[in-house]
Amino acid sequence: MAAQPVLPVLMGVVNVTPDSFSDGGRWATPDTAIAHARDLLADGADILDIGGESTRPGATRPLVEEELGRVVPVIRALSAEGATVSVDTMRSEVAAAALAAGATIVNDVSGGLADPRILDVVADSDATYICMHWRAHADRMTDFATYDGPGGVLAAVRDELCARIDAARAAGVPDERIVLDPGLGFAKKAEHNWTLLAGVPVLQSLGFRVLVGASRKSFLGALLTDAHGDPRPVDDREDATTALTVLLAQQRVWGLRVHDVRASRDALRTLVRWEEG
Ligand code: PMM
Repeated sequence: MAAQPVLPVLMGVVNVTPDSFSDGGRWATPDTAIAHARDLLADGADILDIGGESTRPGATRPLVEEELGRVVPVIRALSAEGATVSVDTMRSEVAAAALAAGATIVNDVSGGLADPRILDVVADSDATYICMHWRAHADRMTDFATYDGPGGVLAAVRDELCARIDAARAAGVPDERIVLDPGLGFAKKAEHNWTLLAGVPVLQSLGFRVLVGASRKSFLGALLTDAHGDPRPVDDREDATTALTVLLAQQRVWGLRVHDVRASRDALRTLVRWEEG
């Protein structure tokens, strides 16, 4: 029989926010967020990613106290139940409070650019650090979606991630704890996202684990236009998301950040059976 494939971990998204693009407001209180997270675990999530700041294009930032109030109770409750929890934050204060509440992964969509002290918080812990490619906060990021240098978007994302790796190393974060993420949709146009997906092996060749967050993003809406050319609404992009789960699993990425864990888990189970022959 063929060897068991190395499956990506599935990170289930729990946005404790009123305004995220994909699910804004649905899990905005601790109780609804915790209940949703338990459903994601039952659906087969390996990690729960708890976030209290929307990063949709144009979003304004919450106060740090608001962000803490959104995520810490949820992280504390889920960690106490034995779940593996990551905190989706760019702020060192929130990362520190989340780790104290039981999180073991810091998912920093700014790769340490928004608040460099977050790297010190990670270095002083045992946490895994997800280092995403990022250029600017949500209110300005579309102004930065330009990649005119040699090698285009793939070379730029690779080189800018390498600079963030250097910063994480300088703060004392060991390579084994770093995961890279191309940051689909963050200062990226649709064509950039497709180039980055095709270029995942280039990022993997840097020697780090790679996580991808494609779930429900607008480049899928732009792909699935209707007869009038209108993009597919956000909550109807699940089949395309699941297709990417299979394709990226075949690329042996380390992790996938998804909203509908059940669909991706079913797809991975099917892939396992397929690869067994
Ligand atoms: N995308 C979003 C939020 N957090 N974290 C990582 N590591 N990678 C991503 O691609 C990513 C992220 C935005 O999507 P959402 O509003 O559905 O959470």
